[in-house]
This record gives sequence, C-alpha cells and structure tokens, in this order.
Amino acid sequence: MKALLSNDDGITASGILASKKAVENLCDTYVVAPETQQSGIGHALTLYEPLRVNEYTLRDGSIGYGVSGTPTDAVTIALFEIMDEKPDLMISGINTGYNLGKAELTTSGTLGAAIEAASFGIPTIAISQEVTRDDIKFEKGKIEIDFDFASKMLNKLAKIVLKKGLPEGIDLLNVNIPANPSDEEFEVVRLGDRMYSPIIQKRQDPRGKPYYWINGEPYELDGPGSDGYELRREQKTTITPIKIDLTSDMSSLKEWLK
Ligand SMILES: [Mn+2]
Repeated sequence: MKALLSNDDGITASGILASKKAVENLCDTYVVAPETQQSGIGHALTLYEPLRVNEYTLRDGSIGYGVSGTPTDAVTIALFEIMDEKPDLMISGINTGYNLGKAELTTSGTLGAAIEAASFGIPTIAISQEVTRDDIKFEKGKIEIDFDFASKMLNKLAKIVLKKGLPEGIDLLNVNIPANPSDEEFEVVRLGDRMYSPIIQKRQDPRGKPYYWINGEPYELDGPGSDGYELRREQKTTITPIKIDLTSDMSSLKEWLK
C-alpha cells in the first residue's frame, strides 16, 4: 500500500511530517509538496512557468520532493512523474489552521491538492488543525504545533480508508481537528456557510501609491450540524463527505430556459 502526502503550507511545514508519522506504520509514504507557502491558492495549476522538483531531507531524515509551484502542481507531478503506481490513499495536510465552510473549500490550497488527487479516483483525506494563534497560520513550520491528537485521529481514519476505500459517491473527506478536543470521535457535519468577512486594508507604498491587503475575520453564521459550529464551538473533530461534481439542478435550469 502506498500513500501520497502533500499540503499547501510547504514541504518544510511540520504538519506534513505529522501526516507521515500518522500513516507510516500502515503503508509506504511519498512526500511531494510545494516548496513555498501556498495557502489560499486553491486548485490553481501552473501553465506558463517551468516547474522544478528538488529533493529535501525532511526533519525525520527521510527524503521528500519540493515542487516550485502550487499544491495541484505537486500532486500532478507526484502522480504522473514521481510515483510509478497510483496511491491507495492521498492525504493533504495536516494544514495549520482550519478549512471550514462552503467558500473556503474552493479557496484552500489544502483542498486544491485533495481535489486534484480525488479527481483521479484516489481515496483522499484533507485534514486541518485549528490553531488558536492567528500569527502562526502562515508560518512554514517554524513554530511547533502539537499535532499528536490530529495524527492519532488521522491514523484511525487512514486505517479504514486503506481497508475499505471511500463510500460510493464520496470523492474525499474534509477533516478538521479542534485545538482542545472534547472527545475522540468523528462528528459527521455539513459544510457551513461563509466563514470569513473579508477585511481589505488599504495602505500607501513608499512612492505614495495605494496597495491593498486582503485579510479576513472569522464569524459563525451557521448553527449546529455545520462544520464551523461543531469544530469551533463544540471542539469536535469534524468530517465532511465531499463530492467534486458541482453540477446543480439541471431540470430547474431547463425549465428556466423555456
Ligand atoms: Mn495552509
């Protein structure tokens, strides 16, 4: 059995090592990830720049491959260049910071890598760890985060996926680990509504020209049963079944076109 591990926080992030630790007693692991921080890049694919692949010695002494592009680039190169067989499992993460709600699903690079792998029929888990300090989200593993509980939960889940694959009609699982877990169960939840209200900061560069910085303030819009509520308020480990097919109701469109 083989697992491909990738992320959007970069090859040197501590979360990807936590994923490796979680599954290396279950299967062979291949670490192929972007060289740089790619959070928020979504499912972007690099088409107009060359890509480089560099070998990295990870902190556990093993070898990983850093791709000079996006999470989707890394997964594509892993599947069609580095690995000679399709993996039995793909894990994206463990991401530093949660990935919750409808809007984040298509913005997140963690989900981008996961969607890419899942689109080839590979059973995929996207996994993210809630952090209470906002300033460490975009660091590349320089600050140590406790991934022990996340690794334990990932090991449990990976065991099931390697044994059974995913249930029919489910392309991937989106998992979020709370900062202060209330129990060791998986809470099956739906994607909640939008999680962030954008804050656009306008400043001036040294030449007097304005520049803009997009930031976001999280809020809770959705109630019980949604990923945001159960993770952030109830401190549950949330798991959402995801389908990549975004097709909506065709019959109502046909009606509407008449
Ligand atoms: Mn990230």
